[in-house]
Amino acid sequence: MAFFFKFAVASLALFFYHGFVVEAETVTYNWNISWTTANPDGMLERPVIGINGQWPLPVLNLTKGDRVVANVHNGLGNETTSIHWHGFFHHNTTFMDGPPHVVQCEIPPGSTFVYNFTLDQAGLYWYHSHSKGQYPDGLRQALIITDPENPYLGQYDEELVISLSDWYHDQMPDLLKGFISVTNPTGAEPVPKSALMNETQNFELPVQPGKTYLLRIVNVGAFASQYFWIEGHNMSVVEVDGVWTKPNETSMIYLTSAQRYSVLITMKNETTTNYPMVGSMDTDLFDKIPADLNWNVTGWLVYDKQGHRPQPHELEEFDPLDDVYLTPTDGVELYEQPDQVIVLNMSMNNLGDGANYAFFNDITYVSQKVPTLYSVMTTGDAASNPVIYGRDTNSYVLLKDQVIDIVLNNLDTGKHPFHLHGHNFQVLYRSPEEEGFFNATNTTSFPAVPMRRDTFWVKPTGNFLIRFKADNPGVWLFHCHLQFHFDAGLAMTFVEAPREMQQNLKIPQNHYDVCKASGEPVAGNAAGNTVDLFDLTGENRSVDPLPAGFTAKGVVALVFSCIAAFVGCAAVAWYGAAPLGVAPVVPSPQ
Ligand SMILES: *[C@@H]1O[C@H](CO)[C@@H](O)[C@H](O)[C@H]1NC(C)=O
Ligand SMILES: *[C@@H]1O[C@H](CO)[C@@H](O)[C@H](O)[C@H]1NC(C)=O
Ligand SMILES: *[C@@H]1O[C@H](CO)[C@@H](O)[C@H](O)[C@H]1NC(C)=O
Ligand SMILES: *[C@@H]1O[C@H](CO)[C@@H](O)[C@H](O)[C@H]1NC(C)=O
Ligand SMILES: *[C@@H]1O[C@H](CO)[C@@H](O)[C@H](O)[C@H]1NC(C)=O
Ligand SMILES: *[C@@H]1O[C@H](CO)[C@@H](O)[C@H](O)[C@H]1NC(C)=O
Ligand SMILES: *[C@@H]1O[C@H](CO)[C@@H](O)[C@H](O)[C@H]1NC(C)=O
Ligand SMILES: *[C@@H]1O[C@H](CO)[C@@H](O)[C@H](O)[C@H]1NC(C)=O
Ligand SMILES: *[C@@H]1O[C@H](CO)[C@@H](O)[C@H](O)[C@H]1NC(C)=O
Ligand SMILES: *[C@@H]1O[C@H](CO)[C@@H](O)[C@H](O)[C@H]1NC(C)=O
Ligand SMILES: *[C@@H]1O[C@H](CO)[C@@H](O)[C@H](O)[C@H]1NC(C)=O
Ligand SMILES: *[C@@H]1O[C@H](CO)[C@@H](O)[C@H](O)[C@H]1NC(C)=O
Ligand SMILES: [Cu+2]
Repeated sequence: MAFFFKFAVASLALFFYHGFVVEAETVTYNWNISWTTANPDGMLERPVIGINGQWPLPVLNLTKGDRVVANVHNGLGNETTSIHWHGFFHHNTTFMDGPPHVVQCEIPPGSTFVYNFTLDQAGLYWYHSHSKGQYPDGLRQALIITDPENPYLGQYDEELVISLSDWYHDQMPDLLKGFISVTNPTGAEPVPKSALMNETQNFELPVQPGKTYLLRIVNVGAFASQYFWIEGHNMSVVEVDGVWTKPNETSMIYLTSAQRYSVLITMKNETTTNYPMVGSMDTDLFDKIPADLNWNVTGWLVYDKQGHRPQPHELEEFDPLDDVYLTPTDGVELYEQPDQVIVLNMSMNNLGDGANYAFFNDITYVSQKVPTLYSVMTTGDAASNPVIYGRDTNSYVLLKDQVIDIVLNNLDTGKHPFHLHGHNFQVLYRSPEEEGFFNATNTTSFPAVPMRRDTFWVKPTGNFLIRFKADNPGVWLFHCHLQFHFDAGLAMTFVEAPREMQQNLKIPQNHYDVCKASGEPVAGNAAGNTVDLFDLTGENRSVDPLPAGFTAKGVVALVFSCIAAFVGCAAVAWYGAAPLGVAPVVPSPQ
């Protein structure tokens, strides 16, 4: 491929896998992140973020053991950027994980950031921007890490990868402005304009009769989950989020934003017709469905290029797989009893500016002046006190090798996919809808070999319980992967093994150079105080709560009645009615 360079450098290391010697390569990418244009749904040519002038972005195909060196140049001119390697462990290299203000500084226009790390895992992953809600403007693509120990090797003929996603015509900075706004007090998310399959709407997959394919599917969308099915063909699920599983046959899978599945599909022997392959956005997520919205994207398995392309059947004729029952092939058993149980009550509500935000335990995430990792590295013993990272990073300090339970109670009536950086977690329990709070006394047993993944969704007003081992020193976000909710503050921070980080991490000079270019401080507590680490004066904080006497419902009613009266008066009425003179200028939450 002409748009990136791959150098096979003299083998750096030899890895032994069950007696096979595998040579590890250094794979170097030179990327210029810059604007280009595309019209993937055939309805609107719009600016998109490409790499070296190309969009869709390249699918990366790496091998376990490889070293990746990605020289990421920000050629956007008018936005900062960053790359997150979704699902990667980054052992001893948490500073390569990507989220700005967490483990690095924003890459400002004109700067080049070097991501440099080795791959000690395999499976289907993806890479995307972690700056603001940027990736839905195009900076997202699948990434495969080939496994020398692939348990399904020999059981298929060819590997294929496709993405699913939602697509907007407006750009994310504008969508976010409208979403987190007094004119949107209920927090209704922007509804996509269309759905895409492999970044297009006319996707055709030529197949050969009798062959078996390993089809790898990732949802790279901003917001909408998708039902996926191939008519006339069952799928045997063999991988979730980078974890090989025992085969489980199904006619349909359900992928939230950021989730991945790999499936084995065997082709028919006759080539008399072609078969629809459908992605259908979960309309439960949309507050209202615009009359002109086609929430499906249909592609075809093409046995016969000249042949008929039939229309798909109804969604209700298929039944999605319940991922909770999958079993990893590696047999990793349920971790022992937890050392810490972290209960997160998530809710969505209005703050004093009348806009809608999202909360874990009443805290809406706000990023800080000093990236959290740099605070860890420069505060000595104080690093084990979560206070220094700033109230609104919602930081929890974990000790090395602790077993951690996260209980997530969804007080909201929507579905939310949660992603933990730097780990995959065991899934112990997901409640049905409307169960309310998790009740430990009710749950008698957990799976002996639980499914593990890195992104898992909670049902409306339900709960889930997940467990992971704090065996990976680093600063790791846990957040809702719906970009609108992430930007509305639905995130918190794990500061995992701060002492070990201080002892073992070697952050490259290049990262500090980028901070210098972006003007971000790199030492001290969240507020950049290097003298008194417990003086957080100047830390970034969320908007104040609603003034006393105002309930969120009251604000909503006020704004709604005003919108009903005549469009456009909402903001005026709110500020006019606010008794405490709420400042109309609100700091950005991310
Ligand atoms: C990156 O791409 C932009 C837009 O095409 C171009 O203006 C710029 O010169 C490129 N920068 C580098 C370092 O290649
Ligand atoms: C940056 O420039 C691109 C390309 O001209 C444009 O589409 C985009 O809206 C700009 N972004 C911002 C935040 O102004
Ligand atoms: C990380 O670094 C520590 C200290 O050098 C070392 O003991 C450990 O094996 C490393 N972990 C991995 C996964 O390489
Ligand atoms: C990548 O990291 C390795 C290990 O720290 C180092 O030896 C190498 O020089 C780095 N490569 C680049 C291009 O920075
Ligand atoms: C990725 O590379 C491996 C060889 O390293 C190859 O077998 C496989 O087909 C490739 N996958 C894709 C989707 O190109
Ligand atoms: C999907 O698109 C990517 C990027 O354009 C491409 O590399 C890949 O081969 C496509 N998948 C299939 C099955 O054609
Ligand atoms: C798919 O699996 C279901 C349930 O096992 C079965 O009834 C159906 O016949 C299978 N369909 C195909 C096309 O194999
Ligand atoms: C296709 O033909 C082969 C060889 O005759 C047979 O083993 C296989 O079961 C057939 N596949 C299907 C889906 O009928
Ligand atoms: C989307 O596809 C489903 C399943 O075929 C169908 O029930 C629904 O009517 C389709 N929606 C639109 C807008 O075409
Ligand atoms: C397959 O999934 C079903 C539920 O969807 C579950 O009952 C069954 O135990 C699973 N089988 C395996 C082998 O994981
Ligand atoms: C727990 O069990 C009690 C009694 O069986 C039941 O009333 C309650 O709804 C259950 N709560 C949960 C959270 O499952
Ligand atoms: C949890 O369920 C038990 C019954 O299984 C019940 O006695 C207890 O009150 C419940 N606790 C809460 C907090 O709902
Ligand atoms: Cu969410």
